[in-house]
Amino acid sequence: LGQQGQVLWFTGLSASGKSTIAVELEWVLLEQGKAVYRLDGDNIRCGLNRDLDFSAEDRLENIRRIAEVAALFKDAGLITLVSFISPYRESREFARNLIGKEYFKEIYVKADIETCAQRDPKGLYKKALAGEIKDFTGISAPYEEPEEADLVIDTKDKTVEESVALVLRMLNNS
Ligand code: GGZ
Repeated sequence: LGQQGQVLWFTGLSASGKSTIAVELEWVLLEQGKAVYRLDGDNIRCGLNRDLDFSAEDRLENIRRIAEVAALFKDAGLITLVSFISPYRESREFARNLIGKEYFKEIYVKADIETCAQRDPKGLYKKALAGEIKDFTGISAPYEEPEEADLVIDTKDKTVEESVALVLRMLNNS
């Protein structure tokens, strides 16, 4: 029979490393012959959710739809990697309950705001600090830290490979 689907839900600030880890993990799992699919801003916020902005209301709706899509991919038997800030605990709880606790792993990609603002790969923190982007997570919009994450990865002083290894170890132990 086919593979059991599951959802690996990465949450964390912009520039914390969520997508970098998810992309690398996707390669490793594909090389293991697993069926994997990755949901991120590029394929969701530019398509299905292009009507949504970064207000609290729209972020809740963004994550609600993503949870519904992830549940479908999981039902189809895929290891589904989800990488969005998902700043609200309520949203992540919704996703966990919808997908089912046994199929859902919450991975907190933790890097403090100073580290993220220093990385600033797209110059968004600079703009947010200058007041040019409103409602920016960690600066002028909230990020509710996970309290019961299945895994916490502090990316401040870890390589991508080390972070991926932590996720693989969690998967092998569960
Ligand atoms: C946070 C923003 C914002 C605001 C644009 N706040 O580092 P990035 O660029 O590539 O990832 C961020 C992405 C966040 O979208 P999500 O769908 O993950 O957010 S949420 O889960 O809260 O709905 C960032 C960019 O979009 N971006 N404006 N105001 N991040």
